[in-house]
Amino acid sequence: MRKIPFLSFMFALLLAFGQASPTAAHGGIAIDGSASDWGNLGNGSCPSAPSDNSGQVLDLSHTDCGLGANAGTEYVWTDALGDQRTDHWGGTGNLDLTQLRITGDANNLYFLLRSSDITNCNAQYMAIAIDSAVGGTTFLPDSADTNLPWGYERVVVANTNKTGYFTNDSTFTAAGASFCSDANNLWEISIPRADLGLAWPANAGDYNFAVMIACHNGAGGTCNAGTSDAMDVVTTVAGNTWNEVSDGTLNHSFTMGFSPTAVTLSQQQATPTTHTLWVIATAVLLLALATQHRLRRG
Ligand SMILES: [Ca+2]
Ligand SMILES: [Ca+2]
Ligand SMILES: [Ca+2]
Ligand SMILES: [Ca+2]
Repeated sequence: MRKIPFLSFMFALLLAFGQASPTAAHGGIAIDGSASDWGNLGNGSCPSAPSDNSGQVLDLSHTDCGLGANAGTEYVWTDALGDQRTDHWGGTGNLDLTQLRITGDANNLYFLLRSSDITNCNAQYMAIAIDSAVGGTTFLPDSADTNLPWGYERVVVANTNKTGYFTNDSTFTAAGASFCSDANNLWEISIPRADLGLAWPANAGDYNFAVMIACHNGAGGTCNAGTSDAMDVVTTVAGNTWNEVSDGTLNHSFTMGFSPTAVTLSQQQATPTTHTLWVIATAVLLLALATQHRLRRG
């Protein structure tokens, strides 16, 4: 008798955390260094870029965003200006992430990363870690000296030396495409969804994402920069990026999922992750069953 309300509470808790706003993604992204194929922020009813260190989902309700041929969803993150570490490239804007956008279609995920000023496309080492299953590796590849709060199954990497992905056994595979435009101060990256090993469909919130810009060492890897090689990251921690990564861990992540036909993006979410919640729920369920068993025996 006591078990039912307790379990109901747990399911309600799971539903509450699992809620997101699934929507369809837009297609038609060309990896050409031009952002004209991404949402038209600030046009008519299309919202302006979100405030510093926050994210927003553009969807079909934003009719003036021009979300491409397949009309759907785009995730937009605004990163604070001038918060990059200056160990490499000094105070130039090369390693100062200012905007991240993510969208997809049935075949690819697409990423747009803007820096405040790109004077040299050899400067940036872009890394996007994706957590798609229990387990995985917590340290970012290429000796980036940066830990994550969860284990990744893939890390998408792009620089002038290589574009592709790492698996959690530190194996790199060339895949997809990237394009840096110093004139437009941005990188565009595409990676086949199949290479990322992501289930399709999956609920919004099923996958954790974390994003880092490091200095590119010119040979495909990262420049050393002490405790962490991250020069700028997607995080809500205020002030210089050092405030987030001085402990060697990029703690901030956000979540997404995928509908049967396209990417679905959830709003920015703080931890705990879906994985963590399932572990908690399973533990509580086992405890409840054990308690019931003891009561029956008593
Ligand atoms: Ca483009
Ligand atoms: Ca920044
Ligand atoms: Ca994992
Ligand atoms: Ca940290």
